[in-house]
Amino acid sequence: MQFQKTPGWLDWYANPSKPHFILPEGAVDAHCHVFGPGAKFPYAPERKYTPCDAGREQLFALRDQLGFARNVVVQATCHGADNRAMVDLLVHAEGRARGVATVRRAIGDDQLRALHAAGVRGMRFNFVKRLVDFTPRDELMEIAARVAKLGWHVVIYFEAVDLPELWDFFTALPTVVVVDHLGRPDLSKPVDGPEFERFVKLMREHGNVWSKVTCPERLSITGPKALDGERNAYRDVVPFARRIVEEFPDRVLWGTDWPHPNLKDHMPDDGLLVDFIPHIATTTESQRKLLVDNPMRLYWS
Ligand code: 0GY
Repeated sequence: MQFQKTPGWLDWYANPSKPHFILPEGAVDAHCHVFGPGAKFPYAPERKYTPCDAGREQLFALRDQLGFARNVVVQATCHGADNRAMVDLLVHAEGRARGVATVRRAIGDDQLRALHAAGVRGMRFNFVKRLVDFTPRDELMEIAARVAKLGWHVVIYFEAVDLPELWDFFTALPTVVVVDHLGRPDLSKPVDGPEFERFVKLMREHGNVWSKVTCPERLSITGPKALDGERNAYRDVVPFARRIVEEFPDRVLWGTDWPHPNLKDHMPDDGLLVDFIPHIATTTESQRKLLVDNPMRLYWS
């Protein structure tokens, strides 16, 4: 099948620079996606965007170029609940990838077990309105209870402004809960203002809540321009991400978000994104936890 990508869609960065930051041995890129290729793994009819293809070989090449050992591949909404492209990657990754699936109520126990055998260890609930249609909460809770039995966690994606309304649902989830992209703070608001404090409170009061300190390129207002000639893009995101890494060093994950869906202004150089890491995890110990110990505990133990 032929797919026309969404007008204005930015292709991923073909020649990422070699990061200056040397990743610790065994580092995990714990948030990335695979798109198609659409001719082999068609995009879902209910999708809200059509990406450019970004296949498994290209993700493996990026992994090696940046110096990662492993990937966690998160099912993107453009594939709906058809997890085949992600599973195909997992079975070709020689044990070096795990997956987070999208699962609907109708899925059978045998299909859940097959996903687990392929390397899936979590499922994702998406509450970002431009990406998905509404699913009733009782349906989501029913699915969460089923995957909890497999030892999976639930990844949640939402925007900060929606957290009050979603709080009761999130805090009732019976699994580890991993929040995408710092709960998408609005960076025009202060790091110690009520909105980000609410997110910190969620993590402080609920020891099962983790956060991905990811997507500075998506959150930043100042953007990729280095402020003082160093490889220090996205500086305005640093206080937010660093606050979470420092207060919750054992419950944070990092990932590239390659191939960076739905960016409108610029496509990040993934090498530059890796160089963001030492600004938010400033000690060897916190870097090891963020990049190795935490993802290995959640996905490979
Ligand atoms: C991300 C962010 C986005 C998209 C998706 O599944 C998706 O389509 O997650 C976004 O558009 O903000 O994590 O990749």
